[in-house]
Amino acid sequence: MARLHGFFRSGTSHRLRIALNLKGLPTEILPVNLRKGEHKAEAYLALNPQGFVPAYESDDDGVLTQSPAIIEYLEERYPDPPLLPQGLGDRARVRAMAAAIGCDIHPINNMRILGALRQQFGADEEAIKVWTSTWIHAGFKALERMLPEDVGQGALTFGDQPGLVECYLIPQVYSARRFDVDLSTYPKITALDAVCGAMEAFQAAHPDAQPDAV
Ligand SMILES: N[C@@H](CCC(=O)N[C@@H](CS)C(=O)NCC(=O)O)C(=O)O
Repeated sequence: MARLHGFFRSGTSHRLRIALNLKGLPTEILPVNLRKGEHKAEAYLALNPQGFVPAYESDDDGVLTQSPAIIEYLEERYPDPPLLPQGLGDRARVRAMAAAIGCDIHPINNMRILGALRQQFGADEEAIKVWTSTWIHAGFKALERMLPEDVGQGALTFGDQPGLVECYLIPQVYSARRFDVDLSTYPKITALDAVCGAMEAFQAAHPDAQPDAV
């Protein structure tokens, strides 16, 4: 069975768990405790030299790292059910929404960035909240316009199955709530979160449902 090395609260591990569940791929979850620095230990660096979670030990193709690359791998290796829509333009639009989160929100609110802000730049918890909410609002404001209109009425981003946008967005909404970001001006994002929250694939991937949840 494939194995996923991750941390319950990591957004990148969370997005990968959702993708695996949507594709119905049984996977052993192996917790890596970021708070204890287990991701910097030699044994873990042998899996992912960058020292980040997740790392995915695939059935056929060895250890894979970087959540976007792993999700693309899953999409190519296990195309059914798809995470991307059919049309080329729609596929590019979906990838753009995922990148708006994966490249432009998540990385600058990451544990190591917040750690550097605290330790090297003297940021207190209030400053950290201002930092995280600034970048979440910047990204969510744009995403709210990028999402199709009917998402606000309870539709998914494309078709009747969740896909790549939902894999990226739902963990980022979870993180926004942890940082006390006011989401009341994002009706499409919160509607999508509510629809996905009722689905088994998302419930099973939720941080609180993981073996290392505390
Ligand atoms: N681009 C990488 C980012 C991975 C990443 O930043 N993971 C975080 C958890 S969400 C991590 O391992 N952080 C450890 C740290 O910041 O020291 C991916 O998508 O896999």
